[in-house]
Amino acid sequence: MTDTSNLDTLERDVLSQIEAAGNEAGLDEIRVSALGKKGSVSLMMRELGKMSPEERQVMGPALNGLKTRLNDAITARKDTLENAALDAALASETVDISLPVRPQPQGSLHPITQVMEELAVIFADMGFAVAEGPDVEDDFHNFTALNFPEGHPARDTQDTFFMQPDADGNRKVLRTHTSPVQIRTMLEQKPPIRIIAPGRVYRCDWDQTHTPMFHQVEGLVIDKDTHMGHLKGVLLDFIAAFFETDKVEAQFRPHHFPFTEPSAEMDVKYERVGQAVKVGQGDKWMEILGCGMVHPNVIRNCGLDPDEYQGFAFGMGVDRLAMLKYGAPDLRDFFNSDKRWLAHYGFSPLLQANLATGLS
Ligand code: 2NL
Repeated sequence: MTDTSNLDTLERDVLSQIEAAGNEAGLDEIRVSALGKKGSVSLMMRELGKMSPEERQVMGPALNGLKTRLNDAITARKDTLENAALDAALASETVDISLPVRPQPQGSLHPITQVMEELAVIFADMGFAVAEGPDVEDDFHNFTALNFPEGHPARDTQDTFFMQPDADGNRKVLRTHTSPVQIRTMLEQKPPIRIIAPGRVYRCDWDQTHTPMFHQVEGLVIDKDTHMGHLKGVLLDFIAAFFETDKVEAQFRPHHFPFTEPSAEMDVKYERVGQAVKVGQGDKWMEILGCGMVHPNVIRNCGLDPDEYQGFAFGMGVDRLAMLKYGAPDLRDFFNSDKRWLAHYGFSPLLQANLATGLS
């Protein structure tokens, strides 16, 4: 039997199956059914042993050729299928870079966050770094170092939140101002020092204008020749930048703080426009901050010689600044997490406060 015509039929049949295979699994089934151990071609090769030498001489090369061509066809089809799968994946997994960005960011910056960032930008421009410290403080950093005498009303449990006493009977406090941050800075760094300390502070108070947690920013400059002229210049420049006006009118009224001497409160001329205020116009005085020259006892308590170093400090309420500038009427709304209020009074997280294009 040297007729190879049924081989031709088998080849055409298997080749057309290979061409029709739609995926790699189907293609493999075809390979197994033709070239696998019990495949049609393999079975025919097994017959070679029973043939006469003449027959074998014809059928052997014919079967080998068939096997090679089928293998080649399978490999080629496999390539085609793989490329098609890759093309499909590339087409379906592309990112459309021409899609517009989402029109509205999902969240907004709280007015207090916005004001804190504005403060950092304004004072950075005058060479101040931002300093931070712990909310839970010890008596030394919050009171003693700041020249609060024993029995001063601010140490009273009426105003101060005390923690449970430790084994030695020492009670830590929730800081009542950010001054302990400046104490820590003076203890750790050598002058010249120029910092602002913004952050949360705590006092036992709750009404229309007071919340038990609120925000303060304090500033401190310590050097050899720093005087009240520097204090006045820095604060006037700050008010002008923060309220975005160049017509600041201010007065300094004598005051008393344990940690400064002399001490003063700064008032600015203003006019109410709706709920917000316009500073730099109008004829009413508004108290805006407290300030003074750092008390020699405070300098000494921080390990510095008050005959060599002196400087000024100031402090103000951030929440009140936010209310004044952005016109929110009730302080308690600041901490209610009402999404409608946040959407109305919030700021875009994408627009960073900066002096070049405007603070807000
Ligand atoms: C106010 C007044 C003030 C300070 C804070 C301060 C800090 C150190 C030394 C001296 Cl380490 N002073 N801070 C000075 C004057 C006033 O705050 O009305 N705050 C809301």
